[in-house]
Amino acid sequence: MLIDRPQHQQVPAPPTYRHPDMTTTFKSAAVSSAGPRPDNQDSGCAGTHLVAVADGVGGNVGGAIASSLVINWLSRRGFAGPASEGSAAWLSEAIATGNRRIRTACAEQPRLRSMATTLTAIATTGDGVLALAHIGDSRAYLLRGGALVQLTRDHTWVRALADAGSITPEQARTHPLRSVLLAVLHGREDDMAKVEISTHPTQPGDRLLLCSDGVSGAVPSERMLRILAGAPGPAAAAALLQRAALDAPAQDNVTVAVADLSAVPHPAPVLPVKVGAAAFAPAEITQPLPTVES
Ligand SMILES: [Mn+2]
Repeated sequence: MLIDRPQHQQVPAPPTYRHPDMTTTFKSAAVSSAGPRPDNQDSGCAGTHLVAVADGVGGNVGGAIASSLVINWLSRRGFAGPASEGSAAWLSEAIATGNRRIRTACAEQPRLRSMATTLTAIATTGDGVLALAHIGDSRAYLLRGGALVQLTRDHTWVRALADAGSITPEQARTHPLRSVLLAVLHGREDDMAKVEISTHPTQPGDRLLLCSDGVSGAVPSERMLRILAGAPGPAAAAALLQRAALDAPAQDNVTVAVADLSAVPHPAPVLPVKVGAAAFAPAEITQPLPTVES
């Protein structure tokens, strides 16, 4: 079963589970590859409290830098996760600061002026509630009870056309202008107004998928569901989905992050794994750029 659910509708779930000695964290994994492109402008990170995928936009190295700036920042902020309840506010503030890093880099290096990035990120405070932030056309999906629910709505022109009934969802999937984005992080103050932030109650066994459009554009949702439901763990799920996208073949960079919700006693923070441009930074990123501390 595949459900394309509008963002504003909460995923139905039983009451969140709480146990005084148990903390909800992610068991997560991420992989990324350039696919048929000469370079990889996607970035991703997978940790115990925060998982994110970003797809960079912009000529030359700009896209790789934009996605790296945001993912490197989120990865650092997400090391131990939010200190208390309020993961949505915490995630929003972390993204706002990441977006300011893009603005600062653009101001320092005018040739990067057009760079931007999508971002889809999930965070948990350990209380069984998940915060989801989304801007652009990377996606989040929830696998629960054998059904795959798309949690995000693409900020694309073709999605807007499909919502208006001008084209069918299938036409949107293959439309030549399907990559035209209506909202991205490009370091402007009003970007944050377009970031959709929602909270979702979780339950044991939930598996979340974040991916760039190189994956969702190459792998039909029914296939995604079968792969996610059949893989024993996040690492296997991410690897199998990446393989499926590359074999499709993908037309774009391919980035997959998979997170299983698990309740564990007293989890130790684990440094998030970084993939894509954030892990293999072009020289421009390793040159010192002014950082904006929150
Ligand atoms: Mn892409």
